[in-house]
Amino acid sequence: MPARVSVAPNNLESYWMPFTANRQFKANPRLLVAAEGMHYTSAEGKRILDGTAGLWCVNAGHARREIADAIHRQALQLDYAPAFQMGHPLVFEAASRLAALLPGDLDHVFFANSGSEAVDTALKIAIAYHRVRGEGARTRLIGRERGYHGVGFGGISVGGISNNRRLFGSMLPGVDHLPHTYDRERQGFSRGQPEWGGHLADELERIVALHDASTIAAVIVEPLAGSTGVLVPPKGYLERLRAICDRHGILLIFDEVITGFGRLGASFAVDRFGVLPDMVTCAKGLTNGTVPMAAVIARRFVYDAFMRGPELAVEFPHGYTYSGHPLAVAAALATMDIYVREDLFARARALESYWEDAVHSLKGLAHVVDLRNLGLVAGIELAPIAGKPAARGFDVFLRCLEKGLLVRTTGDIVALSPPLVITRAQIDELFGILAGVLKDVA
Ligand code: PXG
Repeated sequence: MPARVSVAPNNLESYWMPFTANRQFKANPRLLVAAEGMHYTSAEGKRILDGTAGLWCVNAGHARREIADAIHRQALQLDYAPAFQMGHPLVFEAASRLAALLPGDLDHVFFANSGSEAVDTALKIAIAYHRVRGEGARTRLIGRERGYHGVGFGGISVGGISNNRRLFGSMLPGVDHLPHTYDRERQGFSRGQPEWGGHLADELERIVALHDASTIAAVIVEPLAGSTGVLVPPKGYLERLRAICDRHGILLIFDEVITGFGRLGASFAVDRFGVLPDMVTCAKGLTNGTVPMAAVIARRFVYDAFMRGPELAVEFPHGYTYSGHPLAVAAALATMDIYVREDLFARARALESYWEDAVHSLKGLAHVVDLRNLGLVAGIELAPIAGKPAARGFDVFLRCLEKGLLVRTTGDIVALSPPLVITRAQIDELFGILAGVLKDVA
């Protein structure tokens, strides 16, 4: 266990916290000061089991020495290299290694620094792809209700969580949304993929009929919707989306910021479901959460479409100062080494049925209205307190923390996504604490 670290924050006011109730937090701060393996340590010295892999990102567990050493070595060797018109060897290696984790011809990698940037990059690639091929009218982007694609203007436009959109004006024009895939009556307490709902993909045909395929650039979905409270794709749904996109020349983008790197018991959801999109976005687990980094992986024909015109011309005028940052790349390579060496994706798959049984052991407890799971992810939906949405969820979050367990709540849904190194005993501990809290909570 790491030594207790004492901190004495003397001004909580200056920091404007992201996606946080700032006044509530500052009146009663929750500070983490150390992490190792499956655990955080709080400022009070309490050991906290990490039920969320940080924010769905620390898939190999905390404080992995190989990753820390690689970052340290890289900072001394080459701290920064210009990302435009210059390169450094490791970024090419990282792209090849990442491409090798994906099937088919998903083999060209564009680096960004956050999931939000990866999403905006993919949307820009999609629109530009059609334009450079002479189909410049294909500008429309199709997202999905309850989807989360980060917080850039592109991401919130195709996203479908109204709370993340309503303050921000008109966003991108020319966006439409598929319906979300959740129906509690028909899917409640499904283990793994629900049987009902594959036909909801056919709504894309309705959208195509309305706008005409010649105006549509791309469809973007999370293969499993994470942030909205864990919505598992119904059987056949993703396959049908793929078929409809094929039929109409529409690019299909899977946002795998959460589902990438073993979360669903396969390298990517692409593998888990056997459906090949035209682009994949990823972030989080790419560096085990250590250094911000994200990527768009595009199929070869998408990349090739841009490789035209004068050789001196920049083919895709887009990129970030920190695209392929040496420290991030070093972290990504060390992280991918761990995933392979420890076979963590297969480990997650092997634990899945134990995890699933643990999730569904909560059935029958007070307030539990649905339980959902796939890979090492779970969604536990609680009935809201009448007139006070999210109050019960927040209460559960605080009580779990008090008992030494970090969970994530979105409204009244508890989301779980532990590091893939979790043991069976720790799964028992996690659900033991959660069940105890659900029995106590009003
Ligand atoms: N796409 C998806 C599918 C995501 O889940 C992003 C894009 C944006 O990534 P960045 O790196 O810009 O945050 C995400 C991020 C939660 C939670 O608890 C989920 C995310 C981030 C923070 C919290 O649901 N997902």
